[in-house]
Amino acid sequence: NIRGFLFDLDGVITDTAALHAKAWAGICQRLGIPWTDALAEGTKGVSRMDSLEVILKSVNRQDEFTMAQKAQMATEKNDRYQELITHLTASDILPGMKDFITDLKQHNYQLALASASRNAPTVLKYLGLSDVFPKIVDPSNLTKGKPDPEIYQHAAALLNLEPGQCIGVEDAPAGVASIKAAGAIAVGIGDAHDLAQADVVFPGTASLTLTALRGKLED
Ligand code: B16
Ligand code: MG
Repeated sequence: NIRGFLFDLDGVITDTAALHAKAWAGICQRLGIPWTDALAEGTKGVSRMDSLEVILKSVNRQDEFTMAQKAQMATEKNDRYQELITHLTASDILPGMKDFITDLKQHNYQLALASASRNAPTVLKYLGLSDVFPKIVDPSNLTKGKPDPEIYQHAAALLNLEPGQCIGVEDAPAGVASIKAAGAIAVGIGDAHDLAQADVVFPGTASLTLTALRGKLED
């Protein structure tokens, strides 16, 4: 008996990945590190400091900087990112997601956000979705990022539900793994091959409706 839905933010509700990438690319340029598609993929759903490690490791320069220097780079990236998100509006909600969320509320499902981003509350504010998501996991309270189940366990707990009573929606393999490890049903958005661990996969947000989801889960 499903009572709640747990949502990832980046890649599910809005495409902030492009803005994270833009902000990191600026740091990379200054360091002389090429920003590649592989880095864009490798930093998806990964925390800010872990993303920096992924970037530095890609050119084997992770030992070149002190912790203070790394913290400074992360701050600079975040300052740039925070500037970029101020331009987000409701028109940046991914196709169909506003209707899907409205439909879930009408059917009395509870909603929570399970994003690795510390900027998630601000992003929701610009998208006009703050009222829909009063329950947001605070990633600073987590010890391990996705694929660890912790974030989805916290999200279910915010709703006073067991993970088994919830459906998680994710676009990244690490996120799907986190949902499954927590014991919730995983809905993947994207490539069925990349998201093979998910219980059901939709190719994009536009095709994700409650009716379509119920149909696929019954199959
Ligand atoms: P911040 P998600 C993740 O969001 C992003 O995919 C990832 O690229 C970013 O590094 C991470 O949030 C942390 O974001 O620097 O704003 O705290 O997919 O978990 O919604
Ligand atoms: Mg995501």
